[in-house]
Amino acid sequence: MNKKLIHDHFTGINDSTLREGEQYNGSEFSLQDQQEILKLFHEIGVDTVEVGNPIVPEISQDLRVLTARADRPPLMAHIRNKESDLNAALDVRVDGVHLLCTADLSRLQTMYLTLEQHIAHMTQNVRRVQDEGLAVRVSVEHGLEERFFADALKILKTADLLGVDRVQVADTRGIMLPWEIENRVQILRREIQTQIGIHLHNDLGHAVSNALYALGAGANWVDTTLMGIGERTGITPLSSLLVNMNKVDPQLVEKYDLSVLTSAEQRMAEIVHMDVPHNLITSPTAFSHKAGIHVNGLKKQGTATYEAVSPELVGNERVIVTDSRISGRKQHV
Ligand code: HCA
Ligand code: CU
Repeated sequence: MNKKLIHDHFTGINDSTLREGEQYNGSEFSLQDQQEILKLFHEIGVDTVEVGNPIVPEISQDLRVLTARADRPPLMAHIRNKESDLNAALDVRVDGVHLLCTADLSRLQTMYLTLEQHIAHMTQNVRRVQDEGLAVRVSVEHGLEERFFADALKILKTADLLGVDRVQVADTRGIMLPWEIENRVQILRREIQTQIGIHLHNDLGHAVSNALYALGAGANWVDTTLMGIGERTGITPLSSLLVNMNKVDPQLVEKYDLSVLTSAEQRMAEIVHMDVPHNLITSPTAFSHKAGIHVNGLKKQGTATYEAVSPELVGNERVIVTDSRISGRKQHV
């Protein structure tokens, strides 16, 4: 994996704060919250924004207002592979549809479906979205796991032949390691012509590294959320991914305004009643310098001595802590 490969593949970011993010056990977005978040995404310049399933009446109602806004990224409704969900999505006139499939045969059995029937429904649903002239992505939950990979490929290869705009695989349980992701995405890249998206949960803490490995191996799109919020430990945080891509090569992220990231994630934290986690680059303590040695280093050798990136890059601020017992003599920078 190298910088050139990421350059060759990277196409865009699909932010799923309004969908996956609402699955965080603390989120419930008002219409005003959603409008505010959408404006922030417009400012950052994320490529698409994924929204919830319009089969839910409240979501459908809110989407009628959100879709009417001019200053927003394209809105993609995340729906199940079901005609009723698709009807609801087409009804609110979103810009595209993200169809979620499963390759878990025992799960399909609980819905009295075979894999072949599930694929036939997907085919019908994709054709309808295409007839409406909207973008369509087909994804498979758990699609990267060994036990589901072969059937996930069956679904995605059919979608590819139908000419979908993108296929996607999810690490739904967040259990994949970077080299496993690299290996699976390389296989997928060989089998699939269209663009590939990736959705990575963070249960083992690899959601950012896995995204970089996936991009190197051939993925074109990454799902993110503000602060990484989502089910359980959430998914790849938008700020972490952009800062990492900036480290790989600033050109990769020049279409985004990274300086909005801190205000966006801090606003999101308020909305879901939490603090931005300390280990995100947008947290209030991400640029706090406390130890005497560090504060001295900054003063004498410059801020890069103890900073990965400058706080200005992400719109954050440096804080020098001078009044602690470990600061040594009072420091002034
Ligand atoms: C979920 C579904 C999903 C879907 C991701 C995708 C996942 O479990 O809520 O559409 O690619 O993680 O599998 O978020
Ligand atoms: Cu998910």
